[in-house]
Amino acid sequence: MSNEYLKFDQTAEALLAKAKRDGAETMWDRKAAQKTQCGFGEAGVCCRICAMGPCRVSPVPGKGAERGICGANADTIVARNFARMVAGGTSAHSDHARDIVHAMHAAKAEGPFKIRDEAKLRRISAEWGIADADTKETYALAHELSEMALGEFGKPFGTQRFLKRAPQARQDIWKRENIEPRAIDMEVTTLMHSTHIGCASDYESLFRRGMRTGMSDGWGGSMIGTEFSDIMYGTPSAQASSSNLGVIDKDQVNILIHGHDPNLAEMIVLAAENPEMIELAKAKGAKGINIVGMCCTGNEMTMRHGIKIAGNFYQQELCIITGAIEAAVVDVQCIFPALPALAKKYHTRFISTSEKAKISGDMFIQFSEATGLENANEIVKIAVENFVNRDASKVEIPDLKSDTMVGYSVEAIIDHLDKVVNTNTSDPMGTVKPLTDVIYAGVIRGAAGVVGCNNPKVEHDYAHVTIIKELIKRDVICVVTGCAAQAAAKAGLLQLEAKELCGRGLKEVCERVNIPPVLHMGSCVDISRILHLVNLCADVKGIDPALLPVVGIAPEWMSEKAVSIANYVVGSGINTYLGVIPQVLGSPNFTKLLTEDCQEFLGAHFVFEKDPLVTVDKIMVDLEDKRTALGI
Ligand code: NFS
Ligand code: SF4
Repeated sequence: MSNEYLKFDQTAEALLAKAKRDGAETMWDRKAAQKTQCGFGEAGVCCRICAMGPCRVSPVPGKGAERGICGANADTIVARNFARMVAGGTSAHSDHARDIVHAMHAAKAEGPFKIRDEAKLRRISAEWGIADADTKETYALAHELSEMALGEFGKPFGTQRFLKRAPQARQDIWKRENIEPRAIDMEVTTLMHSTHIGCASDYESLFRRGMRTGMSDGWGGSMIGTEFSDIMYGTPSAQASSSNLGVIDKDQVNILIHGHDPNLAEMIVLAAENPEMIELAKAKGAKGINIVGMCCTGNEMTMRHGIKIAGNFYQQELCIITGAIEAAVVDVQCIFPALPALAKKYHTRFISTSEKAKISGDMFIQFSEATGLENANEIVKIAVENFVNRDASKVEIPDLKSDTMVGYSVEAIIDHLDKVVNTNTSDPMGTVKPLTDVIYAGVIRGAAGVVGCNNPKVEHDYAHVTIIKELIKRDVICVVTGCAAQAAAKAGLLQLEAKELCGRGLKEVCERVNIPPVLHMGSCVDISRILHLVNLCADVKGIDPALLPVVGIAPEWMSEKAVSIANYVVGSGINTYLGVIPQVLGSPNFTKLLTEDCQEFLGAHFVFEKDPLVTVDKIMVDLEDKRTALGI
């Protein structure tokens, strides 16, 4: 098999050949069936917002229709489509967060949903201005805080509470540009309204409204999702794990957890630890129960429990093709609707669990806060009992896995810094000053957040890994989340030994602080951790984060969530590099707004660059320019 997109992924070739032998269809068969993708769609100039359409206007001026039936031109159509991607992404992240808050609202001391990081509960309650946050009874406080958080989704007045975490200079820009996000649901709804037929046609106005919606994701939904998950399930700390399809164990019952929301996965892990369940597995001839994670559920669970990472987005099919998965259990987001049919080619049970992502074709078990552990017990039991149906002749597990360190929450990073530098801070959170100091001193040239998905338009994992390797070589520390983090883990970049791939300065920092040069900060909602970290660094110097030598990169993105993220990262003053070109090129005006003009009013812009090595060159110029401007 020669697929130019798969040269880099060592698990793909054998498993895709196996899929062919097994008569199983994969995304590559479906991609081929799509033939050449539509040029109008690719340029963003196809509109089907109303039933007078679909209308498509020409991306080339003077060639073909310049306006849709209602008169919308390429600028309007592109801007509307882009804005709707932001709305989709923001709603996904934020609705996930809402489920976490609901679970916290239902938390009680006897569990299974309970408060595991009480200190963080009290710290965030104080941050949000709850009186007596340090003395109130734990669950009364959790209840009060979760009701406040639910208000962040629908409150009629006011802006997102976490915005206050940013330095004043950045908050002033948000106020001046009118992009301080109000209630999250309000931002999504009003953006959908603005993009309705016959509403906004001004592309810059559409961009700004999209930006404010994206901001309600980063500083609202995602940040709430991260912080409240930590309160309930524990704030991650550094620990060892391993990653790639080789973590699937042929001697155990393998349960794949895939999706995003830790509520379900936490209960599955609890249920699989139950001695009765382990006994049952042994009675069925297995050595035990092995939980492996995929996509952001995998990230959530590895960050807090060291659960092994089976792989990233593109490997979801390969995982099932190994023939060794007893149950693929999913919640929401990034789950191929193709999975149930694929599972049927093997003995794998496919179980979807959320009415928001009911995937037809096999089993559906509705998960809820009220019945969480019972649901999980039922699911684990189905998996265990399915072990006897496994066909040994169909099992082929790649012998590939990498050791990896995970769990670098902001708190964990501060903890590592504290061990080497005595900062004597009175801040209950601690301080990131030593990190800012090494950046200012030039020992580290800057920092990069490498995030996002896989996309079959580019070679799987290649851009993630290439960019990270080249950056650490140039003394740029990397923080990673999402499927990018899993690409880095598989390539061995999240180990302490990866310091050998670094420039001298970064290597020395890794040695002294005892960290890898690439830090796994979690799932995609945990990009809010990155935001928090950057803003804490800026705060140390009392400057706008836009002045820091810091960049965001999504080398292989594909989802609407990624568009929302790119918006709030730019809105937060961080230049954002996209390795897959968004569907906007049909409007040169809108493209220029993203890649140049927004710099003027936001202090940051988007960069579109497909070539990973050119991306790195551009990033280095960007970081050094920032250093020069700061006089460091
Ligand atoms: Ni992020 Fe997570 Fe992966 Fe992309 Fe999907 S899993 S929320 S969207 S594909 S990084
Ligand atoms: Fe066509 Fe305008 Fe309707 Fe879009 S909103 S489909 S451009 S008529």
